[in-house]
This record gives sequence, structure tokens and C-alpha cells, in this order.
Amino acid sequence: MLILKGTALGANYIEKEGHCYYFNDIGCDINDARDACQTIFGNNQEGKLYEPMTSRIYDMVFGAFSSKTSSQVWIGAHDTTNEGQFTYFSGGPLQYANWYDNEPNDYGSGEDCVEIYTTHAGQWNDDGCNTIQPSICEKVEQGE
Ligand code: MAN
Ligand code: CA
Ligand code: CA
Repeated sequence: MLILKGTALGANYIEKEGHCYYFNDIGCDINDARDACQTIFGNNQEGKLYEPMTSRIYDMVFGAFSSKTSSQVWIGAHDTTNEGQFTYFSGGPLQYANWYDNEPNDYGSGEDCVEIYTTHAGQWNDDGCNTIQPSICEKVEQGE
């Protein structure tokens, strides 16, 4: 039923270049957000928090979800392993970063997870991983 592929997607889903993205507006800490992406998209290495790799794709994904009301939204990067060394949850250093002014700052007792500031043109902040907020999931389509 290829013809349904686009139209069957709900309002919180978009599909771009063989990847599907989902805006999860249920507030979660980072671990629950990661689990939710697997629940939504499958746990066979398919569903994960969105891991931005290029500005071109990031601008498309952020643009599609920028009207969402939440001001802070989880994506799939962290520095829990080595402070100051941000990596994707899938592994490897960031290929692309979009930090807000003076971020990341590991504020207070420490901040090790990466969020989008939707109120600051989609630039990023490091925040405490226990913060409860929405998130963006990604699925790489089979065969891509
Ligand atoms: C401010 C800044 C940020 C920090 C948050 C934590 O906005 O210091 O870097 O992450 O506070 O709430
Ligand atoms: Ca940190
Ligand atoms: Ca910060």
C-alpha cells in the first residue's frame, strides 16, 4: 500500500529522504525518551532519539516541528561518558552541532544531555538528563 505511505502519517510524523521523524509530545526524561522511540519505531536498532548529522537535514526537521509549543526538546546526544565530549547515543562524536551562545556549560550539578531550544531558532543547550520534556525520534527506513 505504497500510496498510503505519506498520508497515513499522523500530525507528529514527517518523512524526509528515507528517514521518518516523530515529535513525541509526552514529557520524558532522557532514558524514557529513548525507550519511547523504540516503542514507537521498533527496538531492532531502528527507533532512536534523533541524531542530527547535517545542518541541511536538521533545518528540515526543526522547521517541520518548530511550531510545537514546547520550548525544550530532547535529541540523541550526550556527554555522560566523557564530560565535554558530546557523542550520539549510537556512538561517535557529533558530526554537526548547533549550540546556543555560551553552551554547552554543564551548568549547576552538571548537564549531560542535549536539547533543542525551540525559542532560540533551534539552537542547542545541554540540560540535566532527568528533565521531563518532549523529544524527537528518528527511524531509518528499511533498505535505506
Ligand atoms: C540556563 C543556562 C543553561 C542551563 C539552564 C538550566 O538557561 O545556564 O545553560 O542549561 O539554565 O536550567
Ligand atoms: Ca556535561
Ligand atoms: Ca546548559
